[in-house]
Amino acid sequence: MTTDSAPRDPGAPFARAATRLRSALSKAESWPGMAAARPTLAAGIDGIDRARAGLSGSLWILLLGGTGVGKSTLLDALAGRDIAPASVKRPTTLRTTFYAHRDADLSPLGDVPPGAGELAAHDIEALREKVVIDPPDFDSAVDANRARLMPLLDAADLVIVVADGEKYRDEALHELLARYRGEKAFLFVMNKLDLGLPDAVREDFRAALEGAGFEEPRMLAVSAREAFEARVGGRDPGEGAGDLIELERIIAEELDRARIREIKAANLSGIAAHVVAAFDSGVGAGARERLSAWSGRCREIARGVSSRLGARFSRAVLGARGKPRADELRTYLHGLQMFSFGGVFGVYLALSERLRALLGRAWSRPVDAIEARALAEARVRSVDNDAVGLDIANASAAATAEFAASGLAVDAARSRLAPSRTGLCAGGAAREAARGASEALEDLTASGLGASRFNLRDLVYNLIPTLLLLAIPAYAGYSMVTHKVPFGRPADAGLLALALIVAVSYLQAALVRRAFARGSARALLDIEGRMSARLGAYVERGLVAPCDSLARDAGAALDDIDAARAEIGKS
Ligand SMILES: Nc1nc2c(ncn2[C@@H]2O[C@H](COP(=O)(O)OP(=O)(O)OP(=O)(O)O)[C@@H](O)[C@H]2O)c(=O)[nH]1
Ligand SMILES: [Mg+2]
Repeated sequence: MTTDSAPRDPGAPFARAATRLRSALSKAESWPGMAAARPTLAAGIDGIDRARAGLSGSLWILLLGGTGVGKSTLLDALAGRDIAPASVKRPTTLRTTFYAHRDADLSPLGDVPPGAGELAAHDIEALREKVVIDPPDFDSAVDANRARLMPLLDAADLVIVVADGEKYRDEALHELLARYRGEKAFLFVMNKLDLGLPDAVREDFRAALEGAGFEEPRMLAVSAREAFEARVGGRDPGEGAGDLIELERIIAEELDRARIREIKAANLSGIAAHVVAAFDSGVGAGARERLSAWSGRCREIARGVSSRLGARFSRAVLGARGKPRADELRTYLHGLQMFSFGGVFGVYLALSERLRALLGRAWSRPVDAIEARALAEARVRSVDNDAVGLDIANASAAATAEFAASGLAVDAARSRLAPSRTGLCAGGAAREAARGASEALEDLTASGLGASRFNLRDLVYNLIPTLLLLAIPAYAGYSMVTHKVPFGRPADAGLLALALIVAVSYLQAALVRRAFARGSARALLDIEGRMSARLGAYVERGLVAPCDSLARDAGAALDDIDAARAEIGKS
């Protein structure tokens, strides 16, 4: 059994983080800040990949400073020969010098090929894994210099900031320090010690650095010129060269393989954190909250437009709320109930209803089930298409405007929520309303508005009329036995019984009609409810679902950013 486990690749979490960030960038359309910063963010991710690939490579040491502070002179002093042109002319360095071991692999510099500068090769074993770079300045009148410098600065692991007694507080320098602090290791060298470096100046520099967030900055003071002159004269740099020997010791000994790895790993974490922070600022503060608030607003907007559409169609089909139309539909619903009764009372109701219709007392012409449905559908078609179209367009515009108000990209919402894209339209809404009304009528017809053929209600209403009806033959029989005729004078009693049947039924019918009026009103509400439900589902599909999918995609970008953050946290 082996206890060995595969060596952990320190770059792996960063590779995964880069993948997630690329995926986030591909979903940037809803986040205006991210879309705008796309090139910078993409370059940032490339930077993570580059730094990750360079984890086991050479240490890139960059001399950073304004023009004339003595960067090239310092490199010449370290090399002990004249490899980087240094002069009183400002600026002097236009081409970068790479001071590197002859076996060094310079390819990780990627888009900064050594062709952009000179390679000064050496075979000093202690410097095998270190490349010292003397780049152009960042503050001279030659703008191209800064452009040449920046990719080198991006690639650098250790930045040796070179300053002199006059140039150490410049804004341009401190901007760069603020930008790269946390992403690189830093060492600060004050040059031109031979010209005198008052303690006050050193302390002022230290204070400026501490103010910029560098805790206990490591500072050295040298005279590059003295050191260079000593070296080319075959002497060791003496006291006049200041901390030059210490600087050489740091570069040659202190920066051993372990320390290089440590610096590179810390820098990689810093770079990745910086890129994630750039993504965060691309989506802005409270992104998830804004997104979910927007989703909530979409639902409100959808509810609003559903109820507007429901009101429009139900007004057309059923009349204004509270005072439904006394019309064929209502007559139909009333009739459904009227003809649902059985027994003697049912016969009375049917007859009286026909009579009322004949006498013109019914509300309107009776219609059958097919006609009733056709009527409802025709009324749906009478609704103004333009008004419905406007309701829909307004709702989609409102959802789009809310998206923008939540700090999201209006174009993304516009293209994903446009009715032409989601399929919401006046014709579709009318189809749903008509389907709802006709389904409701179908169900109401099938159920006879809830009245089954035989029930307690039938029994109660038929009780007295049936007893009275039975009383007539009973009395006729009795009369036959006693008077030998079925009725004779007592026929009056039979007539009385019939009259009673009619009277009782008449009273009962009045009660029943009132109950049926309520039943019809409920049935109208059923129709309205069914239309609203269908319209609601239609708007749900056509507005809420696209809003949700937009929010999901925008949220997926946030998930990717969070996942990248977690990966970096694991490293
Ligand atoms: N007195 C003094 N002069 C120095 C020292 N180091 C450099 N110089 C002088 O300062 C001037 C500029 O030096 P460079 O090394 O060219 O400066 P640089 O930072 O490379 O300048 P650019 O290439 O223009 O960015 C030259 O005249 C150097 O001789 C030093 O330690 N003491
Ligand atoms: Mg120079």
